[in-house]
Amino acid sequence: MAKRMNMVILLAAFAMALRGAEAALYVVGDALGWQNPPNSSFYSSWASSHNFAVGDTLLFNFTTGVHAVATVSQDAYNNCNTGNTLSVANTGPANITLNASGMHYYFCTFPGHCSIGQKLAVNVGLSPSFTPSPPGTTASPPPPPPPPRSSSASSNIVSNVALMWMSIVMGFMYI
Ligand SMILES: [Cu+2]
Repeated sequence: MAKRMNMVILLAAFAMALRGAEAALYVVGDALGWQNPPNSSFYSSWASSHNFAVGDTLLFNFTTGVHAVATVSQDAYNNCNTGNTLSVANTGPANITLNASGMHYYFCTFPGHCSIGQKLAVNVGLSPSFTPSPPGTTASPPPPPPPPRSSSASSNIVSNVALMWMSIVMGFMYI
């Protein structure tokens, strides 16, 4: 009986390994951080260069008292309506975990900052995120297709598990 319990625990560990990818932490704007951007499309192009997934965290790196980050509705985001925020983090740096799929909107509440582009919209997918490519290399080479790779790796694990089960059954047969 105790042996069987051990096997169940082992199998549970295998199942967890199969799930793979861990939650990622993204520094918004990379080296620039969260501040007045050099151009109004800076944060939208930053967002489009990453694949966000539920469970990932955004790190807004800013100086307290100079900037802030508010979670807002799409409408407030579009109009830079600082009078209509869902929640505000005034102390930097601030971590915000993406705990739901779909679109998420943020902007800086300091006067004029949102309208010059200190605003961020991220599309959060359900699937685990892939490791982001280093900055600058994202444009030219198409990303390698990860599903075949990981499926071959996981089928190896699956066949290992099958082998293990076979040996357990064989073991019981000879008791
Ligand atoms: Cu600001």
